[in-house]
Amino acid sequence: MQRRCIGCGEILQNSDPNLPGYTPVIKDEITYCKRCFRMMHYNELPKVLAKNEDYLKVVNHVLEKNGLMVLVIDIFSFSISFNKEILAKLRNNDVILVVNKFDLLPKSINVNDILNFVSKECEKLFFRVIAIHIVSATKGYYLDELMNTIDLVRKGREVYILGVANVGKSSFINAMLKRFTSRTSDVIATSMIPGTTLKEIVIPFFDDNKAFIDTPGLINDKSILEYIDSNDYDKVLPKKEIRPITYQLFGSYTYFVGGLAYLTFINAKNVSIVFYLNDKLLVTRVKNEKLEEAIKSRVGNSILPVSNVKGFDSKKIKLKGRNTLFFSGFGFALIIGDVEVDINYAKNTEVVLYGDILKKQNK
Ligand SMILES: Nc1nc2c(ncn2[C@@H]2O[C@H](COP(=O)(O)OP(=O)(O)OP(=O)(O)O)[C@@H](O)[C@H]2O)c(=O)[nH]1
Ligand SMILES: [Mg+2]
Repeated sequence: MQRRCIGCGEILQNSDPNLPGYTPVIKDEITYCKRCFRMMHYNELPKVLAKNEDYLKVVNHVLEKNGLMVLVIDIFSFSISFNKEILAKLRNNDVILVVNKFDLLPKSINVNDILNFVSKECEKLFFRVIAIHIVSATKGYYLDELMNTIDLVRKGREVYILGVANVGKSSFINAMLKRFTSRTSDVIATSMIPGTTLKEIVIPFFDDNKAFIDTPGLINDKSILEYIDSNDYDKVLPKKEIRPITYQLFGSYTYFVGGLAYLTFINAKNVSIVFYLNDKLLVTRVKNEKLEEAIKSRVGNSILPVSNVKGFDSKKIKLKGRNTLFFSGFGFALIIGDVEVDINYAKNTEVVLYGDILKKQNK
């Protein structure tokens, strides 16, 4: 019988070290392929990565199953993880929406405000969910509340975990195992590289022998991670609580977000900008008269972390009041004030504007 690696879901094989699922020997005690073993014990980054064909195959198969769907999104990368393609696929299913990585937001941010924001975004897209839960898989926050909902609505079904790559689907199952079983260490392999889980992974969990089923994530080609070197990922993806950085702005200035984006403000009067980023991604500012010179000398230069970006797309917008601008997987900025801004962002990524995500939403 074929056996699968519990780390990534691939069939174990000992014939080709260059193909997924390789392990030098196959015996009963071997439950991980070499790739996952090295990721889990030596913190190595995965070289074999899932492709979108894997994602589509699995998701189409999963959708036939009438299971309970847990759609995981990542609050730090909200705009790319709240993915319309996936929402469309799940429209006719029972879905619990799990907003992960809450630990990255500053403690001052209220859970209910984020819940209201996300629920409003679901309403805008007419996307019906059974419940929305905010959690942190790595810190184990709010897992009990989520478990109560799953117990209430599961009705003897399997629970499928779906979402964009890197949102923390596998980390979430590991967290549930640590919280509700005797496991003390990770079971499924996780990493900061999108495409870590290769195939479906069935983890028996419930008293009726039903399982949590992990799936590969959709690789989002708008994510900044697709355009920078994996050695730079730790400069973009925060590991701990974000410290917001506030700037007060009068006049015409440009703010560089590392080498990944720059925001040019024209004649600003009393505007505040609060950046929520990894603190390794430096924000620097120049007067607009010096912009061209700054672009030449700064972008691609080693003083700015992350230098692999080849050019920018741009968008001019007029802002009023309080707005949140999400970058493609490297955080967001709250901009307060009426002002015109020219946003330049890494080519092929996107910026998405929402209202004030940190304040009560108007119902
Ligand atoms: N800060 C924080 N990081 C998290 C959390 N959950 C997951 N991560 C990190 O996010 C990265 C991706 O986690 P995975 O569990 O591999 O994500 P995935 O959705 O299974 O990704 P694929 O298998 O590639 O689809 C890893 O570096 C995790 O440590 C969380 O709650 N908080
Ligand atoms: Mg995974």
